[in-house]
Amino acid sequence: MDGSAPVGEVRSTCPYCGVGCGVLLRPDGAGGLAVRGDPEHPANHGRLCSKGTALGETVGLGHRLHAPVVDGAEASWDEALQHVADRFSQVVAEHGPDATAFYVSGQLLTEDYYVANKLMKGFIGSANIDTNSRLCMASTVVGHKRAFGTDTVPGTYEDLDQAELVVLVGSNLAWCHPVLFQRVRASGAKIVVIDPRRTASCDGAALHLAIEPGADVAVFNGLLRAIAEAGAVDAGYAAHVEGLDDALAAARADTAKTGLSPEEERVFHDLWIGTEKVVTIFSQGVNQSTSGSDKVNAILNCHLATGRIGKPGMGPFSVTGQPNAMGGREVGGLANMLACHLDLENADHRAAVRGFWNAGPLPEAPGLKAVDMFRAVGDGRIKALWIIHTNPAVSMPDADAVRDAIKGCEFVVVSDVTGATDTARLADVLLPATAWAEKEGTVTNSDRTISRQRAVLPAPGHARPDWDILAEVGRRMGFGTAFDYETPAEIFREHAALSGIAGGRFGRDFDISGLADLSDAAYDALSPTRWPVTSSGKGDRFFADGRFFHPNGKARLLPVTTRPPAAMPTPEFPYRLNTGRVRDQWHTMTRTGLSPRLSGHLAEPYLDLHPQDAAALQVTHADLVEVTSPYGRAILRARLSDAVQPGQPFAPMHWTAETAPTGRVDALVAPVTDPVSGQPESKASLVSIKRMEAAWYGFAVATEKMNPDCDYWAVASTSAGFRMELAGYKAPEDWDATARALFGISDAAAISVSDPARGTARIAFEQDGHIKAALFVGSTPIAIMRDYIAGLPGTAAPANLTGRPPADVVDAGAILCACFGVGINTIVTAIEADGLMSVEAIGEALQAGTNCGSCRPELASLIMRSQHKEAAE
Ligand SMILES: Nc1nc2c(c(=O)[nH]1)N[C@H]1C(S)=C(S)[C@@H](COP(=O)(O)OP(=O)(O)OC[C@H]3O[C@@H](n4cnc5c(=O)[nH]c(N)nc54)[C@H](O)[C@@H]3O)O[C@H]1N2
Ligand SMILES: Nc1nc2c(c(=O)[nH]1)N[C@H]1C(S)=C(S)[C@@H](COP(=O)(O)OP(=O)(O)OC[C@H]3O[C@@H](n4cnc5c(=O)[nH]c(N)nc54)[C@H](O)[C@@H]3O)O[C@H]1N2
Ligand code: SF4
Ligand SMILES: [Mo]
Repeated sequence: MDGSAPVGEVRSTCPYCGVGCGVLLRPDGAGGLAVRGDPEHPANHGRLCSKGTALGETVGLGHRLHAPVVDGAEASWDEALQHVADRFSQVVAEHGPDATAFYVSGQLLTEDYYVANKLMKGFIGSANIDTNSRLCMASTVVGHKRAFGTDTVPGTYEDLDQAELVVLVGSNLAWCHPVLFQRVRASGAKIVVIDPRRTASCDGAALHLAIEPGADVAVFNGLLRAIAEAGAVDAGYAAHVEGLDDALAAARADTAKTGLSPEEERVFHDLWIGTEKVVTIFSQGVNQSTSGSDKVNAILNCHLATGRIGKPGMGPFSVTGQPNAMGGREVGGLANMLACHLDLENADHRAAVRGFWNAGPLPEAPGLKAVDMFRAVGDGRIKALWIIHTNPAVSMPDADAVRDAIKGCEFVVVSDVTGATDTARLADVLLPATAWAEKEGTVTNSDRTISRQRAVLPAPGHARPDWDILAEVGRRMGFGTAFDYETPAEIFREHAALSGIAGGRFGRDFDISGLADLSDAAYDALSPTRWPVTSSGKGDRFFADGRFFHPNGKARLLPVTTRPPAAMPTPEFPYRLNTGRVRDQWHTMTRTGLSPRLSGHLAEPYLDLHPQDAAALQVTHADLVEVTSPYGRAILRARLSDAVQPGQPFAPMHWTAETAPTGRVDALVAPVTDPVSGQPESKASLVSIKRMEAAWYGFAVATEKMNPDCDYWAVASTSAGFRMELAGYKAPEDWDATARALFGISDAAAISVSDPARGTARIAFEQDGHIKAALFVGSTPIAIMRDYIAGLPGTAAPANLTGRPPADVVDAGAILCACFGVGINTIVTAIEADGLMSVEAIGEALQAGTNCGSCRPELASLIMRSQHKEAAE
């Protein structure tokens, strides 16, 4: 495959997860974009998940930032950039380089990321550049470096096709890397899920091991013991590894509980030991932990002991979250790294990079890691902060404190595509960046494949690419020629040339020097390329030859011992809060939240609560609950679910002050970190829970944005406009006035029914024969057909205040299949009425599940539920 694409289409890469799916983009000439999977991309072979499929719905310009903003007023680029350069220079002059910091992102393109690092580490002269990858991949980086000598992902996606057993550890692959999950399902490999919570990834799994939170080291130490006892240590491979005896001794001494029965452990051990082609995929259930680095090494130990690494169909596989998490690691995005997998703390590496950049002395000590960085922002040590392509006021642990720290910082610059984020609202200077589909560069996915992102849409207003903004600030700070870039291709070539030094002189794994002379045209046409790419050839899997990157060429097994999460439940905070992702939203929703069909899957922040806990708390399904931790507070919708274990509620991370001000889950999360990787423990914070004693609950729909003023609200996009859940501790006296304020409607006629004795009110507004908005209020959580009501605004239907569709209209229910917009009620009805027995049968009847396949696990569980129901009847 080359850069050329079918007529009218342009090849690019999906901007969401680390699977790195290829897309074919067809702009319609009017700002719209048709998106389909690229059949020739090696990551997805044409498949896309629900988020990739809906990309076209997120490129609208309504929310975009069009021009720089300085102190709240629109400014020219010249003014804004000079101001940023002057303030950073001034802080450096007065307080030294370490009083400045950059906080960047694994979603930046490699070229952007490289320039940010070069500017901070090479020229401003501080190592205070860290990235949201600290919240994401830092523990894996430590684990890899300790075991292999470098941060190397050994395997490739082809291994997933060839594996006979795939173990998912702390990974909800079905929702977070859906195209890889489909790939695993298609291969027919057995699946084992290790997760305290039952997830969509358990669909079709041979085994779900619902471990104690944090017990991963105990599980893999147990496996290592079983490997030794079964005589399954690979004696031939032993020449390539060291530390087996110590690791085994530590494993034998580790008596921590896993939370599993001996039988479950035995089945798992037999399966793992008895299946040579095993890939162990791990993600945030492993990384986001105070023992994250040790969890990674516990997994790597088992693969190294059995020699199951680097060979087809086997190996440990850290799946990366963000589209360029790998690229960030390549350019040295973390505060303790240099570009091209070189180490900041290695004097020879520093000297080489300094010479190559023609820079001043490089900082010798690592800079501040994310959590410490925001502490330093909070206590005034950092006086100038530049945040690029990330939303830390939402996504950092102890998020209220982080928000206050940013608010209180002397000088804050935020580069984003929109000004409507919790972080952007705190900036002194806002810089408008070009977004996906408007910019050019490269990203590296989970299996080291470098793919191009290509521009097909014009930049809105004055927006500029991130690399260009950074380079211009570098020039204005007086670092002239070092930042004289005119195209991303130049930056790519420079990075590739530096990797030749890293690979050639220092024997590092990351070497793409074979691409250092790429012409502009060849860069434009670059097809997906897996590194390493040296002049002597291209890479496939690492470590098949048993050669590792420690000085003696051997891999190291590490003795590790289970450590429980940082804090243990107390009477005051008896619940352990697990957090993570939902299928159809991307992080802080600044893009996926714009898509009605993605927002229809799960439209409100929620807390999954085990029925036993709910009973003890006197909480019923759809109640609102107040969740409190020592750090903050949230209000979430309770969903009773036995997918979570008692005492271990789960909440998704996506909601923000823009979408649900009390739904910011990171306000609850403790800022405790892994001692080596600095990665926060985002999945094991202690909380208390109580029912919110709301006096009223509401549901509103409108064609226009609403202006809520109440204790709880959460908004979501719909095809008709917006829908909103509301609640308050005290009911307003006048519902008509409240509704008019909510909708910003003063003149339109209201149609209303209310029953003050029961605390219910239903008010709709019509204009020119069309429904504009409607509010439904009750003294208990409102039971109405939300998905039907959400479609009413803008229609000429008579204002319907019953909350139910007319007899001849069916309420489709929450959207399960985002591709074809098929609702849950439609699916359940079809399953029951037509006796559908398989996901395929649902597909034939309703199309649901036949495009991206992301909803197939949920379809399967609906079939199962209906079969259980029948069996019980
Ligand atoms: N839809 C969607 N997909 C995404 C993203 C998104 O925002 N939305 N974000 C992307 C990014 S950046 C990332 S990093 C990835 C994350 O991808 P994943 O890591 O798969 O996602 P999470 O939901 O954060 O967490 C995974 C699981 O860890 C489990 N877990 C919690 N504690 C433990 C534990 O102690 N041990 C074990 N074994 N498991 C535990 C949780 O119950 C959860 O099911 O997803 C990427 N893909
Ligand atoms: N409780 C809890 N917290 C977590 C996690 C968890 O599992 N649980 N996961 C953590 C993980 S793994 C991650 S990766 C983080 C993610 O958290 P964040 O990185 O904070 O979340 P995003 O919403 O992806 O933020 C990206 C921002 O970049 C902006 N943007 C989009 N395109 C561009 C562009 O081209 N240029 C620029 N300059 N800006 C752009 C978006 O509008 C958005 O504001 O969250 C972490 N926080
Ligand atoms: S799996 Fe989905 S979100 Fe991830 S890259 Fe592919 S299409 Fe994008
Ligand atoms: Mo992530």
